[in-house]
Amino acid sequence: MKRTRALAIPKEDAAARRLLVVLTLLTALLVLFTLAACGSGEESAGVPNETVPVRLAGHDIDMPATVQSGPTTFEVTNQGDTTHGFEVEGLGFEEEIEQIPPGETRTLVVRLEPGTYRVYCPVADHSERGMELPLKVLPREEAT
Ligand SMILES: [Cu+2]
Repeated sequence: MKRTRALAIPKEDAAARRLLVVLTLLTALLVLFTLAACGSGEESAGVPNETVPVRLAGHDIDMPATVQSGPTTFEVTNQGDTTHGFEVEGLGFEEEIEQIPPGETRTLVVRLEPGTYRVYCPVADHSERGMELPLKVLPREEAT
């Protein structure tokens, strides 16, 4: 009988133990949430900057018709023999490289929201002569 008594857990101890288990679980959950929050934070901060090559030649703009949203670097090379430029416009957004001398490359770093933009050469009447095209910005796929 003495033995059983020694093994029996007093009621208060059991309650304290239950509380400890609950606290431990809560702490574990908190840690998990914190880790998840940090993880997603790192993800958005670590979104790779997409480099989009653009070639200007004659009166053409040669570039992909779609890009992903987020940080984007347009690497614009003027392969023509006159000065050109590069402008992205739309959704209240407007950024440009005013002039790119023949044979030179300039970069334009932007952060684009999904939507349709207009890309054109801002030099003289070049856009009317064909240096203009629509650019579709698609929502960046969520990392899995
Ligand atoms: Cu031009």
